Amino acid sequence: MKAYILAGALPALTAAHGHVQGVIADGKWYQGWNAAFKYNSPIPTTVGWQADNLDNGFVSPDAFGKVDIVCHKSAKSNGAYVSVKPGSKVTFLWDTWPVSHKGPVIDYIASCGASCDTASPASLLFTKLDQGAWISGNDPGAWVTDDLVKNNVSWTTTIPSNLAPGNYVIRHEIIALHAAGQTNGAQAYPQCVNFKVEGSGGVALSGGVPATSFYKASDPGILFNLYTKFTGYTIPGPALGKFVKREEREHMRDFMQ
Ligand SMILES: *[C@@H]1O[C@H](CO)[C@@H](O)[C@H](O)[C@H]1NC(C)=O
Ligand SMILES: [Cu+2]
Repeated sequence: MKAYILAGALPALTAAHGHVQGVIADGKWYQGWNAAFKYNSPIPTTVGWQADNLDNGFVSPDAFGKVDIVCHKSAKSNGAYVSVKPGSKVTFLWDTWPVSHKGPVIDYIASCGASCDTASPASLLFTKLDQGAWISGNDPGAWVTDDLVKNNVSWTTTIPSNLAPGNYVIRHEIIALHAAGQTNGAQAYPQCVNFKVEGSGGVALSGGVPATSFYKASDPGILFNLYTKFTGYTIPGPALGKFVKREEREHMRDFMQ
């Protein structure tokens, strides 16, 4: 009976798609956002931003210029953060991911300023932290999403070793391309997660851009047919950030003078 009521309360929760159920950093597990938490009172705090995303759904290219692309639909920070140090390894654990949904996996990072809980998604300025996409073959070929599925449905990134301490949000994203051969067919699945970077010194982020400027529906990596004999793939979005080590920057400056 209980199971029936739960299923009835969540009619659109699709099992086939996934969500970031948790984050592991420095060996510690943190609770991610889960659409079912919308029905809890009070809603538990999570390191993952909450969103109106009851179907574990996606953001379409026709909304890539709108605020929903930042941290998903009607997203807001949800009260908790992951504690890390510069150089910490961070693993995003999805609960499941369909192998058919091949495409790029991209992480971006933005400073929240005083607090991520009061940051508005539209004002976050993101720098691309890491990315992966096509590996080999075609029609449809091997993609990093295949590795993500094999690797405990997870993706690991590293906090830049020279990052200044502070409050940050990492926007972790899969873009599924199985329907991207048609206009408006790509599917972006962003999940924002809050971090507090400890330490001292380091370099502040600069040159970030709002997520609403990342992608256009006509970008070669967004309007892309997986089911052809392609020989390459252009990962969409801005160039990777240059997380140059502080010593290297100082050395470069000495060299330039
Ligand atoms: C694999 O995923 C499960 C579920 O998310 C998680 O509890 C576990 O810690 C993960 N294992 C590793 C080695 O990360
Ligand atoms: Cu799907």
